[in-house]
Amino acid sequence: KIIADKYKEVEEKKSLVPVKLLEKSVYFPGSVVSMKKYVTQPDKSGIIAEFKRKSPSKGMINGAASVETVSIGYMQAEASALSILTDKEYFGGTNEDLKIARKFNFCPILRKDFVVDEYQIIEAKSIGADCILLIAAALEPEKLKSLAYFAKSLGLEVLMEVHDGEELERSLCDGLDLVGVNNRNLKTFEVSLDTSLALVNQIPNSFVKISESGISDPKTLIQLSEAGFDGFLIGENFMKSARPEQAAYNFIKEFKK
Ligand code: IGP
Repeated sequence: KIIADKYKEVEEKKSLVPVKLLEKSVYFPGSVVSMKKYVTQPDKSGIIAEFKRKSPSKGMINGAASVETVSIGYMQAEASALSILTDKEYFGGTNEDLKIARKFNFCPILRKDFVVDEYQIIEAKSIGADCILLIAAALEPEKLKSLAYFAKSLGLEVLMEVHDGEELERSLCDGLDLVGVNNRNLKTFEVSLDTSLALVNQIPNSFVKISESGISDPKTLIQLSEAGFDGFLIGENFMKSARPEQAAYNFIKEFKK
C-alpha cells in the first residue's frame, strides 16, 4: 500500500514539473558528505540518528519536536549522521524537514523515503541529501540496481535495506555503498535483532554494514558491532522522548563507557 501510494504521489508531482527539470544536468552539482566515511570514523558513535514524527507501526511518536533543535542536538551528542523522514502520509515528514536539517548541519544526511523513481533521487539531491534509501523488498532487482547507478551518477550514496538473505543476494551490486538489515519485519512489524545477527556475514565487506530498527539499549550496539556492524540506525528510541537530542546524548554516553 505504501509503495502503491508512493508511485501515485511521484506521478502527480512529475506531471507538474517541466520536463527540462528532470534532466539531471540541471540540478546543482553540490558536493555530498560521505555517509560511508562518517559512519566508519572511529572517533564517532556509528549511530545514524533519525528524525521521525510518526510511523505505521507506532502511530504518533512525537508531534512536537523541532527538526532544527533535534538535528543539531543529535550531532552534539556525537551521532555520526542523520536520517530524516520525508514521507508525509505515513511518517509525518516533509522535504522542508530535510532542508532545515541540511541548513544547520554539516554531517551526512540520509533521505528516508520510499524511492521508486529517478525523480525522487533528483529531488533528494536538490533538497540537500547525501544518501538515499532503496528497499529491496519494494523494488525489482533490476530496478533497484538502475536507481542505485542513477543515484551514483548524481554523486549520492546509496543505502540498500534488506531483511533476508534472498533479498540481499538478488539486489547486491556495486552501485551500493551501505547495506542495512532491517530488524523490523515490514509485514508483521515484529522486531528481532536476530535478523541482523543472522545476515551480517552474508554482506560482503566492501559495503558498510548497518543494523536498523528496534534498538533501545546501548549494550545492543556492542553486540552488533562485535558481530560486524559498522553503524546503527536509531529512531523511535530517541524520538519518543520529549527531548530526543537529550535521549541520544544519554544513550551515546552510556555506549561509550
Ligand atoms: C529506525 P526505529 O525502530 O529505531 O525507529 O527504526 C529505522 O530503522 C526505521 O524508521 C526504518 C524505516 C525504514 C522507516 C527502517 N527502514 C523504511 C521508513 C522506511
